[in-house]
Amino acid sequence: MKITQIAGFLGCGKTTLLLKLSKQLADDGERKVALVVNEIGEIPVDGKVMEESGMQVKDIGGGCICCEVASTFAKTIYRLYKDFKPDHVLVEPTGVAVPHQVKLAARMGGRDAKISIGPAIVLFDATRPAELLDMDMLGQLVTTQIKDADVIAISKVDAVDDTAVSESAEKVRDYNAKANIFNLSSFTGIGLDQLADTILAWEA
Ligand SMILES: Nc1nc2c(ncn2[C@@H]2O[C@H](COP(=O)(O)OP(=O)(O)O)[C@@H](O)[C@H]2O)c(=O)[nH]1
Ligand SMILES: [Mg+2]
Repeated sequence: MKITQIAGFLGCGKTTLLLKLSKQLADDGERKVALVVNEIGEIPVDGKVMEESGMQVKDIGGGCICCEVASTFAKTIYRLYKDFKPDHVLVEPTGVAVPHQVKLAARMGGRDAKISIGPAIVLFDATRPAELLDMDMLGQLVTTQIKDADVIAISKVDAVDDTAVSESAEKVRDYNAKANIFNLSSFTGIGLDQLADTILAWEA
């Protein structure tokens, strides 16, 4: 059971990607996928609709899975393993979560379960780079997330021109020299195959 998080600030496209990617990972019928969503006043995933398509959806509220409710998250991971045995768990942390802490909490849920930790995929919204990196506002949080990323997806590339996409990529590269950087549009499908392939191939 591989646990992969899709992180990034509120509104950068996590839920939209989660739904696309889960279908992509499950679609060939060979893999079971479960979703864990941590919502604090964010737009909810329609769990009922997803479950009708055969996916398990767990919604954790009451705090952030990387801190206040890390133990609830760990228990949820463990129960998913015991009861549902998915091949992949996709996790959407809150917009303020710190990726390496989410990984630590997921490992706690491993215990005797056979889990592996997939890449921390962090979305960076190409439509508002200046706002996200403004150090007086969100900057510290967003750069912490970028530094922690294994994979950075420059999201919503359908909504901006190529120059803006490259500028966002250059900006995030300043904070993380190692991560793979992909262009992503969950609307047009750009980057979805690359992300799915990266998750499947990932060895922590
Ligand atoms: N143009 C564009 N908009 C997107 C894309 N993905 C998400 N959005 C929009 O961005 C907003 C926030 O998306 P959501 O998935 O809820 O973001 P989250 O808060 O990170 O989970 C919504 O209005 C989405 O329709 C994309 O690939 N392109
Ligand atoms: Mg969301």
